Amino acid sequence: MTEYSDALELAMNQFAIEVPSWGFANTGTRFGKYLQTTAATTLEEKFADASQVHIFTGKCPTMALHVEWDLPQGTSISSVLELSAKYDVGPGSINPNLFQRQAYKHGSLCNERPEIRAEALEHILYSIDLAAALASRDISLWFADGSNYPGMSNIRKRKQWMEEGLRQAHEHLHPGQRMLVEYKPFEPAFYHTDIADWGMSLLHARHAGPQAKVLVDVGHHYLSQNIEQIVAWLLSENMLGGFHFNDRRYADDDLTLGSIDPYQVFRIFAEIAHFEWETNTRADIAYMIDQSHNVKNKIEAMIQTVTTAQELYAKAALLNHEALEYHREHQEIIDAENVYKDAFATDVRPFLKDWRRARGLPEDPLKAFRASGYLQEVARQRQGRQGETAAYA
Ligand SMILES: [Mn+2]
Repeated sequence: MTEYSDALELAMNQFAIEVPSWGFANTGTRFGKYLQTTAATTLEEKFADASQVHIFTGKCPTMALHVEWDLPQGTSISSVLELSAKYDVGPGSINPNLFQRQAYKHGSLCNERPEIRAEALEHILYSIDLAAALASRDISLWFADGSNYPGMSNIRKRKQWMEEGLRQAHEHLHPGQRMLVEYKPFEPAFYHTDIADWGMSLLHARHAGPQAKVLVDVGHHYLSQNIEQIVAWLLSENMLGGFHFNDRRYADDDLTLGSIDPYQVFRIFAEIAHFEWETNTRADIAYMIDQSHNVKNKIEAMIQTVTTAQELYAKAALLNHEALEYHREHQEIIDAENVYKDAFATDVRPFLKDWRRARGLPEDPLKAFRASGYLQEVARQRQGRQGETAAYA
């Protein structure tokens, strides 16, 4: 381990990533679902599966919860806390559901009908209280609001309604809580989305209040968008609240992180690493996974995602920031670029093996998980179950 820097070791010790409850459940495409015998169908099964990811990687201490699917009205908070304690996985970000009810066909907070807007706000306030009861810091807001055809919506009015709703939600936040505002350019609406990009999220968050920040889902951009520039701007404005990690080839594909473009993820981590080096602070960012594993085994895909994230984060931690600054100041373009390329090309897997071993973790989390027999066991237990949850944001 001696050839590696203390910065790398420190970075890996600090880097934790949150898994989503919906990543363990049956999900599908807009055409249908392929059910997996081992998919989790109850909250307990989701906690159990998430705990496997944490046991083998050591760095996934929390699970994001979706209110409609995991914590419907009437859920006993103490039962959720008991599951959390039993499986040693904390409740993570709380995700209100503002898209599944029939009432939301034409939007939630941006709906033309005031009673639907009120219903949506009510659900957000309920979710905020739920988060407080579970000691969860972040309420993660994604809106499917938008329209499908030109002329059907007053975009300015809808903006105003969103602004008012978010402000009222912010007023309800408990001390220390954060409201993360996610954006997405299209889908499910195909003409306009009410919060379509990071700038709209930023404006809404600013108007809502100091506890509101922007959530960057890396799959929620147009192709070729420079995502690391968005990250740099949000860091500069102290408005980067967190990430939803996934990868894509075409649209919001929710593929596993780094499966298509690992250099994209590296460049995001590089912006953060350089910001932290420059400011000598640690950016307060919630790193979360938002993926849908339709054809891979869900727990294995999650472990693969976490180890990939760790590798890319470690590569970014290897950046020679002094050299980068020097080459930038002297306008040595190739040398500056090569600082990135050198870090990205470094094989960090031997370091990560050592780092895991030193913490009593398996050197190869996926291999160790496969050898544990957990999947075979749950396949027996969950055989013939038909319960399932639906969409994802
Ligand atoms: Mn998302």
